[in-house]
Amino acid sequence: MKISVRKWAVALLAVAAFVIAACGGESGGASNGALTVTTDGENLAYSNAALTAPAGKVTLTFNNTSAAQSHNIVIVKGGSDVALAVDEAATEAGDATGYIPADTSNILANTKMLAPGASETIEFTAEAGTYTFICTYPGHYGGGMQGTLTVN
Ligand SMILES: [Cu+2]
Repeated sequence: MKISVRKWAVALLAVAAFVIAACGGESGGASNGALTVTTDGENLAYSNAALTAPAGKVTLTFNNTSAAQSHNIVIVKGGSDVALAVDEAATEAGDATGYIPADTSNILANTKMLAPGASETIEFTAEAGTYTFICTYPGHYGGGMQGTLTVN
């Protein structure tokens, strides 16, 4: 009886270790299209300005860790020229729209304008290409709050 209990305990531990290892592997994230971005303290910057994801469904979580500033992520279909146009249109659209332009044809996806400490997860489908992501709060893109999403 004593021996069989010990064998059972060893088997249980082995199964537990396997389950923990398997779960740990799946939470790797970026390789399966799950991205996480935070703000870089109180700087006008993202923690990770170079994102990559495989083509297809992408899940992106944005954590605004600033204590004082509102931020968003707007993923633009193009480079800095398109980003600048979207940013200008966002400023014109104003606070009432969360600084999202009415014409979203150049926007692949975006979060809401997030208050300090807020976060949001968005899902979108991305084709292969290079996209620029920016914060459209007035002055933030101009201040350097931008990055590049590469979809392969
Ligand atoms: Cu911002």
